[in-house]
Amino acid sequence: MVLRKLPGVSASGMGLRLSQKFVFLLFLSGLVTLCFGALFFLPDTVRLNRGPCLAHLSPEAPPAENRPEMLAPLPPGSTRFNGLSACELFMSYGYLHIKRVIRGDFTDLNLFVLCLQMMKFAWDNYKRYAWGNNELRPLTRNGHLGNMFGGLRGASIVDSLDTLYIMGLMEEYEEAKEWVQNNLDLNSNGEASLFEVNIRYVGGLLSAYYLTGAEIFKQKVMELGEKLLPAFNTPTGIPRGVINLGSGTSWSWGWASAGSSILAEFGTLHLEFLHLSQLSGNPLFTEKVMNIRKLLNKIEKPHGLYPNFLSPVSGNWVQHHVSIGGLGDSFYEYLIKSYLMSDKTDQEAQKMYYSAMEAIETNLVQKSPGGLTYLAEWRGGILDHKMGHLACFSGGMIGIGADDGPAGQRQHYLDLAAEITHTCHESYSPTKLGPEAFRFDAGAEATATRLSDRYYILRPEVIESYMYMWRLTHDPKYREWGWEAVEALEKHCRVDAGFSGIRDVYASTVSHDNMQQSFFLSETLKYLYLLFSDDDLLPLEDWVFNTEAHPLPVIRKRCLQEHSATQDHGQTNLE
Ligand code: DMJ
Repeated sequence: MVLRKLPGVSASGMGLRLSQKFVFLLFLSGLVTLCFGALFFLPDTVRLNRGPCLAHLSPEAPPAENRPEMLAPLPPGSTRFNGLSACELFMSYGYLHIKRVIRGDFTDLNLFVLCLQMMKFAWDNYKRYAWGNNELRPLTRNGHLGNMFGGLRGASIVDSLDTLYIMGLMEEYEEAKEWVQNNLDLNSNGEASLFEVNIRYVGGLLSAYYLTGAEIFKQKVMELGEKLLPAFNTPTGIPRGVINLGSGTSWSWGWASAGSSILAEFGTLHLEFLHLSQLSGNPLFTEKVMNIRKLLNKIEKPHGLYPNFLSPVSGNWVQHHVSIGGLGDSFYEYLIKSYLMSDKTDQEAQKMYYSAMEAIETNLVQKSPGGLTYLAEWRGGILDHKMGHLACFSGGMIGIGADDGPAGQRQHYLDLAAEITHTCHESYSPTKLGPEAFRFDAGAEATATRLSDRYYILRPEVIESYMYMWRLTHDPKYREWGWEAVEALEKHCRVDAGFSGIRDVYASTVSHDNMQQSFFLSETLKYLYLLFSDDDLLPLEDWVFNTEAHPLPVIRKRCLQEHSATQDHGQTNLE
């Protein structure tokens, strides 16, 4: 569907005009009177913006059937907003947001609503055609299971729980929760990617638990966490990439050189495993990831860089290929986020992150002839002037790390973050969607020169950086760029039964790949929604997003003190 121009959106796509705001607020004040009593039934949005002490934030939102009857749709002909009556908005998109609107602290309701509509459309089609499968195939209108999750099902459901909840899509959230309760069977026996199961299932269930307090998520995530532990049974404790969830046998990817483990895989467990220990009181999860940390900290690094392949047997690097994109990316992300999630107490992570950044700046950061800053890849000292879409998360990462580096570096990091985000935005021409990889050689400036690099699979990384940069700078260009992406997704990726990736971002006639990835629901749409939300919805001081955009609460120092005090008495108050 081509995006129609929304009423109240100015030429740049941003903001409501004063008169429209006035009329809309008048209308809303009527609604306030009408629904006044209803407000007492609403869940406290503060749960999403208060600094949680390992967040059991509040009881779950009231189920749909308990919502006040006065919220029935208005009769035909009444005032509608974006094609929806205010009561439909209220009913469909949740009290969470209408409450924010009534308080008058929304930023741009049109953009909110559009992101909600996109999520609802993606969800409804998944539910209709692929329920219980891992992803939706929107062209053929069926489900896809794939072989990444070892026989686990419902990846799109688990990946969507927190997005639905945050967006206030409560009926959909309830359906998802019910599926987890009744159908998420963890007794599967297939070959799973440790990394993918961790970031999507463990991350998704942890977030859902922290946001809602529903015990079922905690129960499931603890059960799943236990099943991942045998992957660490290697001579070094560095886990292998693939694990059979039934037998616990693990092995390395066939494509990984000489049986090695991948930096971005074994380096992207820390946040989730720390929370598994916090929730269970079992230190084993933390010990496993601290052991990885110890080895990485100790091992000699070429030019201070971390190569992508490491032997789980010898603990030595296997190849000197370094990348901030695929194979390396989220290792760096988890260093800075481990520090932030520890309430800035994990100084080892802090030190490792800033030393890695120094090496990256010395060896990988490049400026193109056209003035674009980019992160090249490094192969034993030789630069490959290519940047992957995956590497575009680094604008946001460098931005959130700007405050805590060496003295006097804050502005430098913010500038670098903005430059990289700008480069990634440049790669989004001309469809306003970006290729899988783009190059800066032979005259290329942030363009894919190979046909095989031209696809876009609904990835989030560029939008993720817009969201962080918006929160950090409030420069309106990030919202404008986000709006461009929304329009492009609607124009090129929306099909009749969901959203699909496309095969060539430069082609004038799009060819769809028939896959609605689960990360589109967990990451791309969530980051867009947060980009157009106020900063107090999941504030960055209180929440850290895992690499699949599942928010995890900062573990406050005082929580740890309380925790150890109660542990001394043989119990935990963190449950
Ligand atoms: C996501 O599953 C995660 O962000 C991961 O870290 C790498 N990329 C995909 C989405 O592009």
